[in-house]
Amino acid sequence: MEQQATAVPEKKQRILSGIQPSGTPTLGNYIGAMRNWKLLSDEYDCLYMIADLHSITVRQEPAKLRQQSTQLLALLMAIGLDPEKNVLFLQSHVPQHAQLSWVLNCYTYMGEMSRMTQFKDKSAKHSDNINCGLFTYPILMAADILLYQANLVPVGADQTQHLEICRDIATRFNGIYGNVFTVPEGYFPKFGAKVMSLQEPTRKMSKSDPDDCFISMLDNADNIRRKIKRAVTDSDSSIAYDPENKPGVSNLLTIQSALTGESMDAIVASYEGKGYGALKSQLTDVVIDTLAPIQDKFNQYMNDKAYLEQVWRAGAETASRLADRTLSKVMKKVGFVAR
Ligand code: AQP
Repeated sequence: MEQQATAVPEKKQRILSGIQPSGTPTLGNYIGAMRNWKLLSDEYDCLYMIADLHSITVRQEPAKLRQQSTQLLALLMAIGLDPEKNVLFLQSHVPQHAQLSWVLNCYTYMGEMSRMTQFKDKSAKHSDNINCGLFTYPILMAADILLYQANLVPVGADQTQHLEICRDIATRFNGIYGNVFTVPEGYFPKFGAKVMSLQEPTRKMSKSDPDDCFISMLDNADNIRRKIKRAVTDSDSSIAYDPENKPGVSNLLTIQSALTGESMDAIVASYEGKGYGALKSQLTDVVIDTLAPIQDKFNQYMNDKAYLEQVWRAGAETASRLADRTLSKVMKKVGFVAR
């Protein structure tokens, strides 16, 4: 399989999105982000980034980080993202992200960063490692977006604050130097859903949580069955969608609705007179049927390391070319001497 540098069509609106290789993607990452990327790729000019620079704000094991990054690239292709149509790349392969991030650091205020709720959440979760990267993470994210002059950024509810700060930084910079950056808008996917932890259904499902809290996109059928069987429900036995009072059951119903495309009402009606066992067993089949073909393709890509390398090299080349245009402009505007 031969992979050339990806050609980026000029006219379509541009979208940038990313995912951290901080673990194996979960069903939450798939439902909330990745599967929408596939739908967007027909309509938009899309860049999808493996956000490895972001992932080291939390301590990572080097060998695992490398493996997870490669797996993530294979998974992106396995869900149907064609590297000829989309720019798939690793963030650390494009040094312009770190360069622009430094410049933007100098146009962002401490007070703005201090208000970021994700910093508060993550520093509470990783209290032994409250590093500066965790604090300035939104500035790197702004650099990611602004480098590519992205028009749209798909965002979940948890990321709206970061998009806002990105818009503020871009507007501030443009106010000083003229129109350097496209000010991006949020893109709210039609089929978005927030998937919650199987063990603590009031918290979102996260790939870095303990294993029984999430279903990974690479879990085998036995693991999927076991995890869904053990998923927290409640002592009541009626199947109803009520996230406040029945968060566990509602989460299972949400997953089923997101994966089958059936309405919540139809799904709830199909369980009338049935118990949680029926819901869990039906959902297990749905999840296995969804993930099995993706896993088959994933294994094919993982068995072709040369092709994976070609894809990430071509992606880095295209991304670098686009990033350079913006970075050169920024350097000139700020007053750095051209080399
Ligand atoms: N549970 C979720 N439900 C819906 N969407 C989700 N996303 C993450 N979890 C859920 C969406 O996935 C995209 C990529 O996320 P990320 O890996 O860049 O960062 P994250 O949101 O911090 O994801 P995790 O799984 O929770 O990672 P860790 O454990 O490393 O912090 C984003 O668009 C996100 O909204």
